Amino acid sequence: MAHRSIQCDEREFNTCQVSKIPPKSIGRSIWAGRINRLKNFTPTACPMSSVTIERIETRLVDLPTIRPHKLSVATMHGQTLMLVKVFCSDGVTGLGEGTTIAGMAYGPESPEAMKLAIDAYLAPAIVGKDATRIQTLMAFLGKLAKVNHFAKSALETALLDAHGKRLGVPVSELLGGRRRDRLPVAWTLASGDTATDIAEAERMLDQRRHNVFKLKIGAKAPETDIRHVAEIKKAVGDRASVRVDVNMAWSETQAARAIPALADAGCELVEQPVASAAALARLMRRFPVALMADEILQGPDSAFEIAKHHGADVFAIKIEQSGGLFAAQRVAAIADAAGIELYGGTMLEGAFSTVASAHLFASFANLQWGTELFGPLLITEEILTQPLDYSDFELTVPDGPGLGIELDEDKVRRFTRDGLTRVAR
Ligand code: MUC
Ligand code: MG
Repeated sequence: MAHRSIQCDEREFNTCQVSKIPPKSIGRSIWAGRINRLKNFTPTACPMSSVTIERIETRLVDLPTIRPHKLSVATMHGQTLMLVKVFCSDGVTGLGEGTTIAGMAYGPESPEAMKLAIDAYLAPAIVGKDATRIQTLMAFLGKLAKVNHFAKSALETALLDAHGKRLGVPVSELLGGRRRDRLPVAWTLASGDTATDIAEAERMLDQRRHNVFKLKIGAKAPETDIRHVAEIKKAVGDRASVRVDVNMAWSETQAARAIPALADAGCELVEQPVASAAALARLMRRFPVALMADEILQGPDSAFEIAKHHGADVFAIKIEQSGGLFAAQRVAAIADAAGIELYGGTMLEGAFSTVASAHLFASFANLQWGTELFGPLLITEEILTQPLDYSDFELTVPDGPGLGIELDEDKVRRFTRDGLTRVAR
C-alpha cells in the first residue's frame, strides 16, 4: 500500500486530502501546529482511504476433538472450521471462521454450505467494495442473502480483523471498547459417562482451568439424566457450579417434571430444555431456576420476540447464530433493555470465532453468567502461532491489532480439505 501518513486533513478525514495552504479563517501558526499534529498520524490512522476488498478465499479444515462430544442431537468426533480470508487493496488481510455442531444436526447451515454461500454469492458481491465500511457491507449482504447467519458472521469477523489491523486496534475497540480483559470460561462435560465426566471435572479444577460445568443431557431418559447431574454436583460440591443444556430434547411436560428435580440436585441454570419459545415462556412462569434461551435465539428479531414476553431469564449469545458481531451486539442490547441476563455462548468454535466472540463479550455492559468460550480446548491441534491464555478459570482477551491472533499455516495445511472433498489421512 502506498501509505499517506500526513495526508489526512482534520476537517476532511474522509477524503484524506490536505492542503499545505491554510484556509483564510486559520492563522499560519495554528495551521502549522495542525500540520505537525497530522504528521504524527501513523499510516494506518487514515481509516477512510479507499481501501477495497480485492479477493476472498475460503477453506475447510477438519480437526479431531480430544474425545467424543455427546449432545442430545449428535455425537461429535471432530470439528470442521470454515476459514475465510479477506485480502484488501492496502495489503491487509483478515481471517474469520464459521463452525456448526455435527454438520447439519444442530441447525440449517453446514460448513460446506457456508463455503459455497461465500464463494458463489457473498464474496463476488463485495469484491471491489470499501473494506472499511463493514456495517454498510453487512447491511448490503443482509439484503442480498436471506439468513445464512453463520457465513455472514465469518465474513464480518474477517473484515473486522482486517480493519482492526489497519487501524492498529483490537476488534473490541471497533465494537465500542472493552470493559474487561479476562472472561470466565465454563467447560462442557459431554463424554456420555458420569464417572468419566467427574474425573474430567476434577482435572479441570486441579488445573484451575474451569469451575463452571455445563452438562449435556437430553439423549437419555430424564430420570437417568437427573441422576447423572446429581452425582456430578455431589462430587464437585461447592468447588464448582453445574448447569445443563438439553438442546431442545424434552417436551414441555417432561421439562416440567425434570426442572424442579434438577434444581434440587443443585443445577443453577437450564439451557433450552424445549424447542418451542412459547413453551419456554410458560416454563419460565412455573419455576424459579434460571432458564436460558439458545437455539430459539436467531438474531435481533427473535431476541425482541422472546424479550417481549420475557420468555427467558438468560440469553446465550452466539455471534454466528446472531448473524455476526454487530447483530449479536443488538441482541445484547435487547436483553439489557428487557432485564434479561447474558451468557457468552459458543458453537464449539475454533480460535478465530472464539476470539471474535471474546472481543465482543469483553465489550458487553453485562455478562452475568460468564462464557463458554472453550472451543479451541476441545480440538487436539493448536492452530495458532501463539496459544490462547486459559488460566485461573478465565480466558485472556488478546490485545493485539484485529483479533490479535495468527494462524499457523503449516499446522492447518495437513487438515485442509481439497475444496469440499475431505482429505484421507
Ligand atoms: C450449545 O448448544 O450450546 C456449547 C457448548 C457445547 O458443548 O455445545 C455447544 C452448543
Ligand atoms: Mg446450547
